[in-house]
Amino acid sequence: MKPILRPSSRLLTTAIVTGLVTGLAGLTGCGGKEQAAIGTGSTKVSPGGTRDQSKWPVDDKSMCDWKNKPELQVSEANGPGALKPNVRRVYKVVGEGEGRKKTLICREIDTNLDGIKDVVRTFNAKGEAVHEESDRDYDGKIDVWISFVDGRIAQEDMDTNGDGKPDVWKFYVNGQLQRIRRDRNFDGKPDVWEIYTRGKLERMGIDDTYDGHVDRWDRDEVMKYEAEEAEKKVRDQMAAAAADAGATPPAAAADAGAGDAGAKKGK
Ligand SMILES: [Ca+2]
Ligand SMILES: [Ca+2]
Ligand SMILES: [Ca+2]
Repeated sequence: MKPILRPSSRLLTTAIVTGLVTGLAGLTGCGGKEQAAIGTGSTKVSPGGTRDQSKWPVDDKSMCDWKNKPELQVSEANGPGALKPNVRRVYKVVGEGEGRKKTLICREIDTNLDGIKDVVRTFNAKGEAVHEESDRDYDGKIDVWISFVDGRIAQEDMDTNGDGKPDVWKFYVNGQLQRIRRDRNFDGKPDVWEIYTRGKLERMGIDDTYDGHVDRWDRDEVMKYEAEEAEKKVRDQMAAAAADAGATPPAAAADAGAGDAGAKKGK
C-alpha cells in the first residue's frame, strides 16, 4: 500500500546493493579499483535502524568528524534506492575568494538503507582514499578496517567473531593480495600464514601449538582448505536460497553427513 521501496527478497536487496556499488565506483574518483565495501545483501538491520525509510532515525550514527565544525561543508545525497539521503560527504574549504576550493575529506554511507551509516572512508588532499571502516554485518560494530596507500588498498583487517578485534589481516601490494594472516583461537596473534601469487593461494603455514611459530608449511593443507571453503560457500548459498523460499534447506540437511570435505574436489 505504501509507496515505499520494501525489499521483499534477498535477490532484490542484492540488486539494490549492487546498484549502490556501481553508483559508488563512479563517485570515488580515486584511481584504483573500488574495493567492495558493501554488505552481502543481508536483510539485517543495525541497532536503532529500520527498513521503513519513512521512519529512519534522526541519529544515523555518523562516523565522519564534522559536527560542531563550521569550517567544514556537508552535503547529503540519495544513493540508488534511497528515498532520503543515505550518503554524506564532508568537505574542507581551503583558500579565500576566487581561490576558494573544497576538498572531500570524508564520506559515509548507509549501504543497507536502514537509516544507520555503516561505512566511512577518509581521503587525503589529493582525493585519494586513506582509510575505511565498515560494519558489514550491520550489528552496530565495526568489523572491517582498510588502509590505502596511494589510493590503493594496502591492508584489510577483519573481525570474524564479533569481539571488535581483527582476526584476519590481508596485505596487498600494488592492489593485489599477497599475504593473509589468520588468528584461529582469537588470542590476537596470527597462527595461519597464507602466501598468494597473482591472487591465488600458494603456500600455507600453520602454527598448531599457538606459540607464534609455523609448525608446518603445507601444500596439501591449501588444497583441503580451498575445497572446504568452496563447499561452505555452496552450502551457505543453498541455505540462503532455501531460507528465502521459506523452506527447510534440503541441501544443508542432505549435506549433514558430508563433513569429511577434504576428499571432494570442487567442480
Ligand atoms: Ca545501514
Ligand atoms: Ca559488525
Ligand atoms: Ca575478532
